[in-house]
Amino acid sequence: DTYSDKVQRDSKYKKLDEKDLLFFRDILKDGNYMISNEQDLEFYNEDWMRKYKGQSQLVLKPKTTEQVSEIMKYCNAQKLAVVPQGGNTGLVGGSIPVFDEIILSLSNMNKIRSFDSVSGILKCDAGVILENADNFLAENGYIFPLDLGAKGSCHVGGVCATNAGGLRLLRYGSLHGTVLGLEAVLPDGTIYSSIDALRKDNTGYDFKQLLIGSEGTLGVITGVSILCPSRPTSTNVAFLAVSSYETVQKVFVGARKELSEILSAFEFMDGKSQLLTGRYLKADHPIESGDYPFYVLIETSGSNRDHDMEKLETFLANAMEEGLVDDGIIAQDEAQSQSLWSWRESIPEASAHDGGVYKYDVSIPLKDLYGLVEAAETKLNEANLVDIDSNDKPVVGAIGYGHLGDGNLHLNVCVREYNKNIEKTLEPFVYEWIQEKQGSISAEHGLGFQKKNYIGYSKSDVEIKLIKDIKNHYDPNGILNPYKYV
Ligand code: FAD
Ligand code: S2G
Ligand code: ZN
Repeated sequence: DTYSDKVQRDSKYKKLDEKDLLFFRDILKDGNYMISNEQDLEFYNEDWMRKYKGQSQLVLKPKTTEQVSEIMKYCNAQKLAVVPQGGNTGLVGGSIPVFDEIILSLSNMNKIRSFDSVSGILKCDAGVILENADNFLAENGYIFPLDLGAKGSCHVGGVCATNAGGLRLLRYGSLHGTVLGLEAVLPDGTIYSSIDALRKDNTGYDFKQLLIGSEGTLGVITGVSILCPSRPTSTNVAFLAVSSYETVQKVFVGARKELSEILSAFEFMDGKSQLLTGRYLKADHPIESGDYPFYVLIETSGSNRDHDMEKLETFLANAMEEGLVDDGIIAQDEAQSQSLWSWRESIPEASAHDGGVYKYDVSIPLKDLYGLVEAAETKLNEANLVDIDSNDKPVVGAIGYGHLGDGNLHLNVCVREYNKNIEKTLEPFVYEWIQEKQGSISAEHGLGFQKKNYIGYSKSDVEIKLIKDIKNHYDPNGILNPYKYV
Protein backbone atom coordinates (compact mmCIF):
# COMPACT_ATOMS: atom_id res chain seq x y z
CA ASP A 1 0.00 0.00 0.00
CA THR A 2 1.74 3.07 -1.29
CA TYR A 3 0.30 5.79 0.87
CA SER A 4 -0.39 4.80 4.47
CA ASP A 5 3.18 5.49 5.64
CA LYS A 6 3.19 8.87 3.94
CA VAL A 7 -0.18 10.55 4.37
CA GLN A 8 -3.61 10.07 5.93
CA ARG A 9 -6.94 11.01 4.31
CA ASP A 10 -7.90 14.51 5.43
CA SER A 11 -11.31 14.38 7.13
CA LYS A 12 -12.14 17.92 5.87
CA TYR A 13 -13.00 16.34 2.51
CA LYS A 14 -16.57 15.11 2.26
CA LYS A 15 -17.20 11.50 1.27
CA LEU A 16 -19.26 11.00 -1.86
CA ASP A 17 -22.96 10.23 -1.32
CA GLU A 18 -26.10 9.53 -3.31
CA LYS A 19 -27.09 13.21 -3.36
CA ASP A 20 -23.79 14.07 -5.03
CA LEU A 21 -24.26 11.39 -7.67
CA LEU A 22 -27.76 12.69 -8.46
CA PHE A 23 -26.37 16.21 -8.79
CA PHE A 24 -23.60 15.11 -11.17
CA ARG A 25 -25.99 12.99 -13.20
CA ASP A 26 -28.21 16.05 -13.58
CA ILE A 27 -25.30 18.24 -14.75
CA LEU A 28 -23.93 15.66 -17.17
CA LYS A 29 -27.43 14.88 -18.45
CA ASP A 30 -26.33 11.38 -19.42
CA GLY A 31 -24.84 8.59 -17.37
CA ASN A 32 -22.24 7.93 -20.08
CA TYR A 33 -20.24 10.69 -18.59
CA MET A 34 -19.90 9.05 -15.21
CA ILE A 35 -18.06 5.88 -14.24
CA SER A 36 -18.68 4.25 -10.91
CA ASN A 37 -18.38 0.51 -11.46
CA GLU A 38 -15.35 -1.15 -9.93
CA GLN A 39 -13.95 -2.64 -13.10
CA ASP A 40 -13.98 0.48 -15.27
CA LEU A 41 -12.61 2.58 -12.40
CA GLU A 42 -9.44 0.47 -12.45
CA PHE A 43 -7.78 2.33 -15.39
CA TYR A 44 -8.45 5.73 -13.89
CA ASN A 45 -7.25 4.78 -10.40
CA GLU A 46 -3.82 3.46 -11.37
CA ASP A 47 -0.88 5.41 -12.83
CA TRP A 48 1.05 4.46 -15.97
CA MET A 49 3.89 2.88 -13.99
CA ARG A 50 1.45 0.85 -11.88
CA LYS A 51 3.24 2.35 -8.89
CA TYR A 52 0.40 4.39 -7.41
CA LYS A 53 -3.24 3.36 -6.91
CA GLY A 54 -6.17 5.44 -5.70
CA GLN A 55 -9.66 4.44 -4.57
CA SER A 56 -11.84 6.92 -6.40
CA GLN A 57 -15.47 5.82 -6.58
CA LEU A 58 -16.37 8.22 -9.38
CA VAL A 59 -15.00 9.44 -12.70
CA LEU A 60 -16.76 12.42 -14.26
CA LYS A 61 -16.24 13.00 -17.98
CA PRO A 62 -17.83 16.36 -18.85
CA LYS A 63 -18.16 17.50 -22.46
CA THR A 64 -18.24 21.27 -21.98
CA THR A 65 -16.43 23.96 -20.01
CA GLU A 66 -19.75 24.97 -18.47
CA GLN A 67 -20.24 21.44 -17.12
CA VAL A 68 -16.73 21.58 -15.62
CA SER A 69 -17.61 24.90 -14.03
CA GLU A 70 -20.84 23.51 -12.53
CA ILE A 71 -18.95 20.49 -11.20
CA MET A 72 -16.21 22.60 -9.60
CA LYS A 73 -18.69 25.06 -8.09
CA TYR A 74 -20.54 22.15 -6.46
CA CYS A 75 -17.40 20.31 -5.30
CA ASN A 76 -15.99 23.51 -3.82
CA ALA A 77 -19.21 24.16 -1.88
CA GLN A 78 -19.40 20.52 -0.74
CA LYS A 79 -15.63 20.21 -0.09
CA LEU A 80 -15.38 17.25 -2.42
CA ALA A 81 -11.75 16.72 -3.53
CA VAL A 82 -11.12 16.48 -7.30
CA VAL A 83 -8.20 15.16 -9.39
CA PRO A 84 -8.15 16.52 -12.96
CA GLN A 85 -6.99 13.74 -15.30
CA GLY A 86 -5.75 13.89 -18.89
CA GLY A 87 -4.20 10.88 -20.61
CA ASN A 88 -2.96 9.45 -17.27
CA THR A 89 0.60 9.11 -18.55
CA GLY A 90 2.10 11.25 -15.78
CA LEU A 91 5.12 9.74 -14.02
CA VAL A 92 5.00 11.28 -10.54
CA GLY A 93 1.65 9.98 -9.31
CA GLY A 94 -0.08 13.33 -9.94
CA SER A 95 -2.89 12.12 -12.17
CA ILE A 96 -4.57 9.60 -9.91
CA PRO A 97 -6.31 10.01 -6.54
CA VAL A 98 -4.40 9.39 -3.32
CA PHE A 99 -7.60 8.28 -1.59
CA ASP A 100 -11.19 8.65 -2.83
CA GLU A 101 -10.96 11.99 -4.64
CA ILE A 102 -13.33 12.38 -7.60
CA ILE A 103 -11.54 12.03 -10.95
CA LEU A 104 -12.48 14.72 -13.47
CA SER A 105 -11.39 13.33 -16.82
CA LEU A 106 -11.02 15.71 -19.78
CA SER A 107 -11.17 12.87 -22.30
CA ASN A 108 -14.62 13.87 -23.56
CA MET A 109 -13.47 17.41 -24.33
CA ASN A 110 -11.50 16.51 -27.43
CA LYS A 111 -12.43 18.91 -30.21
CA ILE A 112 -10.18 21.08 -32.34
CA ARG A 113 -11.78 24.50 -31.97
CA SER A 114 -9.99 26.47 -34.69
CA PHE A 115 -6.76 26.69 -36.67
CA ASP A 116 -5.37 29.77 -38.41
CA SER A 117 -3.18 28.55 -41.29
CA VAL A 118 -1.47 31.93 -41.64
CA SER A 119 -0.40 32.51 -38.03
CA GLY A 120 -0.20 28.79 -37.10
CA ILE A 121 -2.37 29.35 -34.01
CA LEU A 122 -4.23 26.18 -32.96
CA LYS A 123 -7.08 26.37 -30.45
CA CYS A 124 -8.35 23.08 -29.06
CA ASP A 125 -10.04 21.41 -26.12
CA ALA A 126 -7.71 20.24 -23.35
CA GLY A 127 -8.65 16.60 -23.93
CA VAL A 128 -7.31 16.41 -27.49
CA ILE A 129 -4.69 13.68 -27.60
CA LEU A 130 -1.28 15.12 -28.49
CA GLU A 131 -0.76 12.82 -31.47
CA ASN A 132 -4.22 13.71 -32.85
CA ALA A 133 -3.40 17.41 -32.57
CA ASP A 134 -0.10 16.85 -34.39
CA ASN A 135 -1.74 14.75 -37.10
CA PHE A 136 -4.29 17.52 -37.65
CA LEU A 137 -1.48 20.07 -37.89
CA ALA A 138 0.49 17.85 -40.30
CA GLU A 139 -2.46 17.93 -42.71
CA ASN A 140 -2.08 21.72 -42.67
CA GLY A 141 1.74 21.79 -42.97
CA TYR A 142 2.35 22.61 -39.32
CA ILE A 143 3.80 20.78 -36.30
CA PHE A 144 2.94 20.68 -32.60
CA PRO A 145 5.91 22.38 -30.85
CA LEU A 146 6.35 19.49 -28.43
CA ASP A 147 6.79 15.76 -28.81
CA LEU A 148 7.16 13.01 -26.26
CA GLY A 149 6.96 9.25 -26.09
CA ALA A 150 3.45 9.35 -24.58
CA LYS A 151 2.01 11.28 -27.57
CA GLY A 152 -0.48 8.54 -28.34
CA SER A 153 -2.21 8.97 -24.98
CA CYS A 154 -1.30 12.26 -23.31
CA HIS A 155 -3.55 15.27 -23.74
CA VAL A 156 -2.77 18.79 -24.95
CA GLY A 157 -4.21 20.04 -21.63
CA GLY A 158 -2.13 17.49 -19.72
CA VAL A 159 1.17 18.55 -21.26
CA CYS A 160 0.30 22.17 -20.35
CA ALA A 161 -0.62 21.15 -16.81
CA THR A 162 2.77 19.48 -16.32
CA ASN A 163 4.76 21.89 -18.51
CA ALA A 164 6.09 18.83 -20.31
CA GLY A 165 9.48 19.13 -22.00
CA GLY A 166 9.91 16.18 -24.32
CA LEU A 167 12.14 15.36 -27.23
CA ARG A 168 12.27 18.65 -29.11
CA LEU A 169 12.38 21.34 -26.45
CA LEU A 170 15.89 22.03 -27.74
CA ARG A 171 14.29 23.25 -30.98
CA TYR A 172 10.85 24.56 -30.11
CA GLY A 173 11.36 25.78 -26.57
CA SER A 174 9.07 25.44 -23.57
CA LEU A 175 5.28 25.58 -23.43
CA HIS A 176 5.73 28.76 -21.37
CA GLY A 177 6.77 30.32 -24.65
CA THR A 178 4.58 28.55 -27.20
CA VAL A 179 1.23 28.53 -25.34
CA LEU A 180 -0.56 31.78 -26.20
CA GLY A 181 -3.61 31.33 -24.02
CA LEU A 182 -5.59 28.92 -21.86
CA GLU A 183 -9.18 28.41 -20.84
CA ALA A 184 -9.54 26.94 -17.37
CA VAL A 185 -12.03 26.48 -14.55
CA LEU A 186 -10.79 27.61 -11.15
CA PRO A 187 -11.62 25.68 -7.96
CA ASP A 188 -14.68 27.89 -7.26
CA GLY A 189 -16.08 27.32 -10.76
CA THR A 190 -14.89 30.63 -12.23
CA ILE A 191 -14.13 30.27 -15.94
CA TYR A 192 -10.83 32.00 -16.83
CA SER A 193 -9.97 32.45 -20.47
CA SER A 194 -7.09 33.93 -22.41
CA ILE A 195 -7.78 31.54 -25.29
CA ASP A 196 -8.01 34.37 -27.83
CA ALA A 197 -4.73 35.99 -26.79
CA LEU A 198 -2.34 36.97 -29.57
CA ARG A 199 1.44 36.53 -29.83
CA LYS A 200 2.14 39.77 -28.00
CA ASP A 201 0.02 41.07 -25.17
CA ASN A 202 1.67 43.02 -22.40
CA THR A 203 -1.43 43.94 -20.42
CA GLY A 204 -0.93 42.88 -16.81
CA TYR A 205 0.10 39.68 -14.98
CA ASP A 206 0.10 36.65 -17.27
CA PHE A 207 -2.15 34.27 -15.27
CA LYS A 208 -1.86 31.41 -17.79
CA GLN A 209 1.81 31.08 -16.83
CA LEU A 210 0.72 30.06 -13.34
CA LEU A 211 -1.47 27.31 -14.78
CA ILE A 212 1.31 25.93 -16.99
CA GLY A 213 3.06 23.40 -14.74
CA SER A 214 0.47 23.65 -11.95
CA GLU A 215 -0.32 19.93 -12.28
CA GLY A 216 -4.04 20.25 -11.66
CA THR A 217 -3.66 22.14 -8.37
CA LEU A 218 -4.80 25.62 -9.47
CA GLY A 219 -7.40 25.04 -12.15
CA VAL A 220 -8.84 22.54 -14.63
CA ILE A 221 -7.46 23.44 -18.07
CA THR A 222 -10.30 23.07 -20.58
CA GLY A 223 -8.89 24.81 -23.66
CA VAL A 224 -5.46 25.61 -25.12
CA SER A 225 -4.25 28.09 -27.71
CA ILE A 226 -0.76 27.36 -28.98
CA LEU A 227 1.51 28.84 -31.66
CA CYS A 228 2.64 26.05 -34.01
CA PRO A 229 5.64 26.26 -36.36
CA SER A 230 5.64 25.16 -40.01
CA ARG A 231 6.32 21.45 -40.29
CA PRO A 232 9.92 20.79 -41.37
CA THR A 233 9.99 19.25 -44.84
CA SER A 234 13.25 17.43 -44.31
CA THR A 235 14.13 15.45 -41.21
CA ASN A 236 17.29 13.40 -40.73
CA VAL A 237 18.26 11.10 -37.88
CA ALA A 238 21.75 9.87 -36.94
CA PHE A 239 22.56 7.29 -34.27
CA LEU A 240 26.11 7.38 -32.93
CA ALA A 241 28.23 5.17 -30.65
CA VAL A 242 30.43 7.12 -28.20
CA SER A 243 33.05 5.83 -25.77
CA SER A 244 32.61 8.11 -22.76
CA TYR A 245 30.28 10.69 -21.24
CA GLU A 246 32.99 13.35 -21.61
CA THR A 247 33.01 12.60 -25.34
CA VAL A 248 29.19 12.75 -25.50
CA GLN A 249 29.48 16.36 -24.32
CA LYS A 250 32.04 17.13 -27.03
CA VAL A 251 29.75 15.64 -29.67
CA PHE A 252 26.98 17.89 -28.35
CA VAL A 253 29.15 21.00 -28.65
CA GLY A 254 30.09 19.99 -32.19
CA ALA A 255 26.48 19.28 -33.17
CA ARG A 256 25.32 22.68 -32.00
CA LYS A 257 28.17 24.39 -33.85
CA GLU A 258 28.02 22.47 -37.13
CA LEU A 259 24.30 21.66 -37.36
CA SER A 260 23.24 24.90 -35.71
CA GLU A 261 19.78 26.02 -36.91
CA ILE A 262 18.69 22.57 -38.20
CA LEU A 263 19.43 20.67 -34.96
CA SER A 264 16.06 19.58 -33.54
CA ALA A 265 16.95 16.86 -31.00
CA PHE A 266 20.03 15.63 -29.14
CA GLU A 267 19.26 12.60 -26.99
CA PHE A 268 21.82 10.42 -25.17
CA MET A 269 21.46 6.88 -23.81
CA ASP A 270 23.87 4.69 -21.86
CA GLY A 271 24.76 1.17 -22.98
CA LYS A 272 22.69 -0.44 -20.20
CA SER A 273 19.53 1.34 -21.34
CA GLN A 274 20.15 -0.03 -24.82
CA LEU A 275 20.73 -3.55 -23.46
CA LEU A 276 17.34 -3.47 -21.72
CA THR A 277 15.66 -1.91 -24.75
CA GLY A 278 17.10 -4.60 -27.04
CA ARG A 279 15.61 -7.27 -24.78
CA TYR A 280 12.29 -5.44 -24.79
CA LEU A 281 12.22 -4.87 -28.58
CA LYS A 282 13.66 -8.36 -29.22
CA ALA A 283 15.77 -6.76 -31.93
CA ASP A 284 19.45 -6.38 -32.85
CA HIS A 285 20.94 -3.02 -32.05
CA PRO A 286 21.30 -0.63 -35.03
CA ILE A 287 25.02 -0.20 -34.27
CA GLU A 288 26.24 -3.70 -35.07
CA SER A 289 29.94 -3.21 -34.32
CA GLY A 290 29.58 -3.85 -30.60
CA ASP A 291 28.24 -2.70 -27.24
CA TYR A 292 29.30 0.85 -26.48
CA PRO A 293 29.02 2.68 -23.15
CA PHE A 294 27.04 5.56 -24.69
CA TYR A 295 24.87 6.34 -27.70
CA VAL A 296 23.58 9.60 -29.11
CA LEU A 297 20.56 10.21 -31.31
CA ILE A 298 20.74 13.42 -33.32
CA GLU A 299 17.85 14.75 -35.37
CA THR A 300 17.94 17.62 -37.82
CA SER A 301 14.83 19.30 -39.16
CA GLY A 302 14.94 21.75 -42.04
CA SER A 303 13.57 22.62 -45.43
CA ASN A 304 16.24 21.40 -47.83
CA ARG A 305 16.97 17.68 -47.71
CA ASP A 306 20.23 17.78 -49.68
CA HIS A 307 21.56 20.73 -47.72
CA ASP A 308 20.63 19.15 -44.40
CA MET A 309 22.00 15.73 -45.30
CA GLU A 310 25.27 17.27 -46.46
CA LYS A 311 25.64 19.14 -43.14
CA LEU A 312 24.90 16.00 -41.15
CA GLU A 313 27.29 13.81 -43.18
CA THR A 314 30.07 16.39 -42.84
CA PHE A 315 29.47 16.65 -39.12
CA LEU A 316 29.55 12.85 -38.70
CA ALA A 317 32.70 12.50 -40.82
CA ASN A 318 34.44 15.20 -38.75
CA ALA A 319 33.34 13.63 -35.49
CA MET A 320 34.64 10.21 -36.55
CA GLU A 321 37.86 11.75 -37.84
CA GLU A 322 38.43 13.45 -34.46
CA GLY A 323 37.74 10.12 -32.74
CA LEU A 324 34.69 11.52 -30.96
CA VAL A 325 32.40 8.92 -32.53
CA ASP A 326 33.34 5.23 -32.72
CA ASP A 327 30.58 4.22 -35.09
CA GLY A 328 27.39 5.71 -36.45
CA ILE A 329 24.61 5.50 -38.97
CA ILE A 330 22.35 8.01 -40.69
CA ALA A 331 18.78 6.89 -41.46
CA GLN A 332 18.25 6.51 -45.20
CA ASP A 333 14.47 6.77 -45.08
CA GLU A 334 11.50 7.56 -42.82
CA ALA A 335 11.14 3.92 -41.70
CA GLN A 336 14.74 3.78 -40.56
CA SER A 337 14.37 7.15 -38.80
CA GLN A 338 11.38 5.77 -36.90
CA SER A 339 13.30 2.61 -36.07
CA LEU A 340 16.26 4.57 -34.68
CA TRP A 341 13.89 6.74 -32.63
CA SER A 342 12.28 3.57 -31.23
CA TRP A 343 15.64 2.71 -29.53
CA ARG A 344 15.22 5.95 -27.60
CA GLU A 345 11.45 6.16 -27.18
CA SER A 346 11.06 2.55 -26.03
CA ILE A 347 13.37 2.99 -23.04
CA PRO A 348 10.53 3.94 -20.64
CA GLU A 349 8.57 0.79 -21.46
CA ALA A 350 11.76 -1.30 -21.39
CA SER A 351 12.61 0.17 -17.96
CA ALA A 352 9.36 -1.06 -16.43
CA HIS A 353 9.41 -4.36 -18.29
CA ASP A 354 11.00 -6.46 -15.51
CA GLY A 355 8.47 -5.37 -12.90
CA GLY A 356 8.70 -1.70 -12.02
CA VAL A 357 10.88 1.38 -12.12
CA TYR A 358 12.00 4.15 -9.79
CA LYS A 359 12.26 7.22 -12.02
CA TYR A 360 14.30 10.33 -11.36
CA ASP A 361 13.74 13.01 -13.98
CA VAL A 362 16.29 15.66 -13.03
CA SER A 363 18.24 18.65 -14.30
CA ILE A 364 21.94 18.68 -13.51
CA PRO A 365 24.81 20.83 -14.83
CA LEU A 366 26.00 18.94 -17.95
CA LYS A 367 29.49 18.11 -16.65
CA ASP A 368 28.01 16.26 -13.64
CA LEU A 369 24.91 14.88 -15.29
CA TYR A 370 25.90 11.24 -15.75
CA GLY A 371 27.64 11.18 -12.36
CA LEU A 372 24.26 10.63 -10.73
CA VAL A 373 23.77 7.31 -12.55
CA GLU A 374 27.20 6.14 -11.37
CA ALA A 375 26.51 7.32 -7.81
CA ALA A 376 23.14 5.53 -7.75
CA GLU A 377 24.70 2.34 -9.13
CA THR A 378 27.38 2.46 -6.41
CA LYS A 379 24.76 3.05 -3.71
CA LEU A 380 22.67 0.09 -4.93
CA ASN A 381 25.72 -2.18 -5.18
CA GLU A 382 26.77 -1.27 -1.63
CA ALA A 383 23.30 -2.39 -0.55
CA ASN A 384 23.92 -5.54 -2.59
CA LEU A 385 20.74 -4.94 -4.58
CA VAL A 386 21.92 -4.91 -8.15
CA ASP A 387 22.63 -7.48 -10.75
CA ILE A 388 21.49 -6.77 -14.25
CA ASP A 389 21.56 -10.44 -15.29
CA SER A 390 20.75 -12.62 -12.31
CA ASN A 391 17.21 -13.12 -11.08
CA ASP A 392 17.98 -13.06 -7.40
CA LYS A 393 18.50 -9.33 -7.06
CA PRO A 394 15.48 -7.00 -6.89
CA VAL A 395 17.23 -4.24 -8.83
CA VAL A 396 17.92 -5.00 -12.46
CA GLY A 397 20.04 -1.91 -12.87
CA ALA A 398 20.36 1.85 -12.89
CA ILE A 399 20.21 3.32 -16.39
CA GLY A 400 20.70 6.86 -17.61
CA TYR A 401 19.39 8.62 -20.70
CA GLY A 402 17.57 11.77 -21.65
CA HIS A 403 17.47 15.16 -23.25
CA LEU A 404 21.12 16.12 -23.05
CA GLY A 405 20.38 19.33 -24.89
CA ASP A 406 18.22 20.43 -21.96
CA GLY A 407 20.59 19.16 -19.26
CA ASN A 408 17.81 16.71 -18.38
CA LEU A 409 18.76 13.22 -17.18
CA HIS A 410 16.34 10.33 -16.76
CA LEU A 411 17.80 8.05 -14.11
CA ASN A 412 15.68 4.93 -14.09
CA VAL A 413 16.28 2.25 -11.49
CA CYS A 414 14.64 -0.80 -13.02
CA VAL A 415 13.35 -3.30 -10.46
CA ARG A 416 11.60 -6.65 -10.25
CA GLU A 417 9.29 -5.31 -7.56
CA TYR A 418 8.68 -2.07 -5.72
CA ASN A 419 9.93 -2.30 -2.15
CA LYS A 420 10.72 0.02 0.71
CA ASN A 421 14.33 -1.16 0.96
CA ILE A 422 15.07 0.01 -2.59
CA GLU A 423 13.17 3.27 -2.06
CA LYS A 424 15.06 4.00 1.19
CA THR A 425 18.39 3.26 -0.50
CA LEU A 426 17.59 5.79 -3.22
CA GLU A 427 15.63 8.50 -1.39
CA PRO A 428 16.63 11.02 -0.18
CA PHE A 429 20.14 10.06 -1.44
CA VAL A 430 19.31 11.01 -5.06
CA TYR A 431 17.76 14.34 -4.06
CA GLU A 432 20.68 15.22 -1.74
CA TRP A 433 23.13 14.45 -4.56
CA ILE A 434 21.22 16.77 -6.92
CA GLN A 435 20.97 19.55 -4.36
CA GLU A 436 24.76 19.45 -3.94
CA LYS A 437 25.14 19.99 -7.68
CA GLN A 438 22.56 22.83 -7.71
CA GLY A 439 20.30 20.75 -9.93
CA SER A 440 16.51 20.38 -10.03
CA ILE A 441 14.76 17.37 -8.60
CA SER A 442 12.20 17.58 -11.38
CA ALA A 443 13.18 18.70 -14.88
CA GLU A 444 9.94 18.06 -16.77
CA HIS A 445 7.68 15.45 -15.12
CA GLY A 446 6.65 17.70 -12.26
CA LEU A 447 6.26 17.03 -8.53
CA GLY A 448 2.97 15.11 -8.26
CA PHE A 449 2.82 12.78 -5.26
CA GLN A 450 6.30 11.29 -5.65
CA LYS A 451 8.21 14.53 -5.10
CA LYS A 452 5.80 16.50 -2.95
CA ASN A 453 8.08 16.43 0.09
CA TYR A 454 11.30 16.99 -1.81
CA ILE A 455 10.70 20.41 -3.40
CA GLY A 456 12.93 21.92 -0.68
CA TYR A 457 15.95 20.32 -2.39
CA SER A 458 15.40 22.66 -5.34
CA LYS A 459 13.33 25.63 -4.16
CA SER A 460 14.03 28.15 -1.38
CA ASP A 461 11.66 28.69 1.55
CA VAL A 462 10.67 32.04 0.02
CA GLU A 463 9.75 30.37 -3.28
CA ILE A 464 7.85 27.59 -1.50
CA LYS A 465 5.89 30.16 0.51
CA LEU A 466 4.96 32.09 -2.63
CA ILE A 467 3.74 28.86 -4.25
CA LYS A 468 1.64 28.02 -1.17
CA ASP A 469 0.23 31.57 -1.03
CA ILE A 470 -0.93 31.29 -4.63
CA LYS A 471 -2.45 27.86 -4.00
CA ASN A 472 -4.28 29.04 -0.86
CA HIS A 473 -5.56 32.15 -2.63
CA TYR A 474 -7.14 30.33 -5.57
CA ASP A 475 -8.03 27.08 -3.79
CA PRO A 476 -8.73 28.01 -0.14
CA ASN A 477 -10.61 24.73 0.44
CA GLY A 478 -7.70 22.76 -1.05
CA ILE A 479 -10.05 20.63 -3.17
CA LEU A 480 -7.94 20.48 -6.34
CA ASN A 481 -5.45 17.60 -6.40
CA PRO A 482 -4.79 17.48 -2.63
CA TYR A 483 -1.79 15.68 -0.99
CA LYS A 484 0.50 16.56 -3.94
CA TYR A 485 2.78 19.22 -5.44
CA VAL A 486 3.92 21.38 -2.53
P1 FAD B 1 -2.06 13.11 -16.76
O1 FAD B 1 -1.00 12.10 -16.56
O2 FAD B 1 -3.46 12.68 -16.84
O3 FAD B 1 -1.93 14.24 -15.60
C1 FAD B 1 -0.67 14.79 -15.30
C2 FAD B 1 -0.85 15.90 -14.29
O4 FAD B 1 -1.53 17.00 -14.89
C3 FAD B 1 -1.71 15.52 -13.08
O5 FAD B 1 -1.28 16.23 -11.95
C4 FAD B 1 -3.10 15.97 -13.48
O6 FAD B 1 -3.89 16.29 -12.36
C5 FAD B 1 -2.81 17.19 -14.31
N1 FAD B 1 -3.74 17.41 -15.43
C6 FAD B 1 -3.94 16.62 -16.51
N2 FAD B 1 -4.82 17.19 -17.35
C7 FAD B 1 -5.19 18.38 -16.78
C8 FAD B 1 -6.07 19.44 -17.16
N3 FAD B 1 -6.74 19.41 -18.31
N4 FAD B 1 -6.18 20.50 -16.32
C9 FAD B 1 -5.48 20.56 -15.16
N5 FAD B 1 -4.64 19.58 -14.75
C10 FAD B 1 -4.51 18.51 -15.56
N6 FAD B 1 6.98 13.95 -19.86
C11 FAD B 1 7.87 14.90 -20.29
O7 FAD B 1 7.82 16.04 -19.81
N7 FAD B 1 8.80 14.63 -21.28
C12 FAD B 1 8.89 13.41 -21.87
O8 FAD B 1 9.74 13.21 -22.73
C13 FAD B 1 7.97 12.40 -21.46
N8 FAD B 1 8.01 11.19 -22.03
C14 FAD B 1 7.13 10.23 -21.61
C15 FAD B 1 7.17 8.96 -22.20
C16 FAD B 1 6.29 7.96 -21.78
C17 FAD B 1 6.33 6.62 -22.45
C18 FAD B 1 5.37 8.22 -20.73
C19 FAD B 1 4.41 7.18 -20.26
C20 FAD B 1 5.32 9.47 -20.13
C21 FAD B 1 6.20 10.47 -20.56
N9 FAD B 1 6.18 11.75 -19.98
C22 FAD B 1 7.05 12.72 -20.41
C23 FAD B 1 5.27 12.04 -18.84
C24 FAD B 1 3.83 12.47 -19.26
O9 FAD B 1 3.53 12.02 -20.55
C25 FAD B 1 3.70 13.97 -19.21
O10 FAD B 1 3.80 14.40 -17.89
C26 FAD B 1 2.37 14.48 -19.80
O11 FAD B 1 2.40 15.88 -19.81
C27 FAD B 1 1.15 13.99 -19.04
O12 FAD B 1 0.00 14.31 -19.81
P2 FAD B 1 -1.38 13.55 -19.52
O13 FAD B 1 -2.42 14.15 -20.42
O14 FAD B 1 -1.16 12.09 -19.58
O15 FAD B 1 -1.70 14.01 -18.02
C1 S2G C 1 11.59 10.29 -21.65
C2 S2G C 1 9.89 9.39 -20.17
C3 S2G C 1 9.77 8.61 -19.04
C4 S2G C 1 10.95 8.10 -18.33
O1 S2G C 1 11.62 9.19 -22.16
O2 S2G C 1 12.06 11.34 -22.13
O3 S2G C 1 10.55 11.70 -20.03
O4 S2G C 1 11.29 6.97 -18.60
C5 S2G C 1 10.98 10.40 -20.29
O5 S2G C 1 11.50 8.81 -17.50
ZN1 ZN D 1 11.88 13.03 -20.91
